Amino acid sequence: MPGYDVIVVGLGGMGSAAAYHLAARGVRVLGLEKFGPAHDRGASHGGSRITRQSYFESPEYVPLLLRAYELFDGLARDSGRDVITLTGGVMVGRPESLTVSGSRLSAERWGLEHEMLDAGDLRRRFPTLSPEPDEVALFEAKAGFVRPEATVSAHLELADRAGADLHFDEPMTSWSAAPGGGVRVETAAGSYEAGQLVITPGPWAPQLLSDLGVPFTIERQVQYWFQPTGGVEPFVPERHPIYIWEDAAGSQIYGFPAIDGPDGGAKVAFFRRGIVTTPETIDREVHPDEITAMADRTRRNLPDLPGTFLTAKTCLYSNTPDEHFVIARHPAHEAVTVACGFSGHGFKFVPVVGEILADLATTGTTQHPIGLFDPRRLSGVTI
Ligand code: PYC
Repeated sequence: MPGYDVIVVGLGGMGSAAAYHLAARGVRVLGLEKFGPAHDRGASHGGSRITRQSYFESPEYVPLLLRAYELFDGLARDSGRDVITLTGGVMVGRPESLTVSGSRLSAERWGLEHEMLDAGDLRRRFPTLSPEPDEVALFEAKAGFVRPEATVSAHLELADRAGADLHFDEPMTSWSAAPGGGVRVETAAGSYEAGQLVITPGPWAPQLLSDLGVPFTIERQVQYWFQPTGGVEPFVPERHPIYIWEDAAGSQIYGFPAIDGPDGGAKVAFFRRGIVTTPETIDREVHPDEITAMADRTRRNLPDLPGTFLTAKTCLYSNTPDEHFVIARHPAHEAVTVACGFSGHGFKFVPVVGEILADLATTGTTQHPIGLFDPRRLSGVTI
């Protein structure tokens, strides 16, 4: 039985990055994944995820984003893969909406380059977009998209190259504290010991991390691709930005340029409007009434986008009650580090979360600001 320094359970976005950062530091790593590499059963698939820096969720995320951008550039260089593309992005809504006011707060607090556009400016700059007269936008040139499958594959390849043992189709069946310290992890194929365990469970958090006491909600989300009326030309990345658009009722949609060629259409989705589910019981079929609802809402803001429906894919959000992440040493287990509850906005942080997990597993601490992500805020424990 080989001895490892760290076992990483779950090799999706966060776990693959952790395995890479650990292995790159010379740590003996075992990675265990329930499915195959870069699979589509969790939250790291669908071809694109938004990245942006003027973060409406809280200015506290900005330093992590700045580091994530650096690490994405390094990952692209080291792997030779296309993992990040900056297209520019607009956060649209009424001035007082969270999407606009929160983005502006982060931009101003951190001195991030941005422009405020009124409805007329927005229409002139991006003719694909059709705002209401009282809507405004924060434009950020450094927004764009990252590629989830390519990012996971790149981290796995680099982790493998750095010496990590990566086992696929091998779910953890249990773990326990090992007699001499550290942890013992059981799978159907074997029993492994290590000094530290990192658990990055994605939507399996309620099963694997029930002892955290965090009330996770697993939500079915749908990503839709439409072929625009008149073709993709007005929607190519040079002409059409990524966007998050909040309407007067507070409902957000988000979308991307046409990044998959002339027949690939452009992707759009509701941000949080999901059905509560589990990874085992999720309905993977997308129903006609859902497609109609997405097309109708998209047409209000991007009249030419929902020309023809092409396809749709489901994925899973793991939401915390306050929609902030959970990243910490496990409060009850010295030898365990956890990262979960990414609440539908985590993928852009993947490389920096990998770095943080490597810090926590090897030293128990990190220089990165992660106070916001302490699980005890959600489990009734006074911090
Ligand atoms: O990750 O920034 C994000 C995002 C916005 C809407 C959905 N995901």
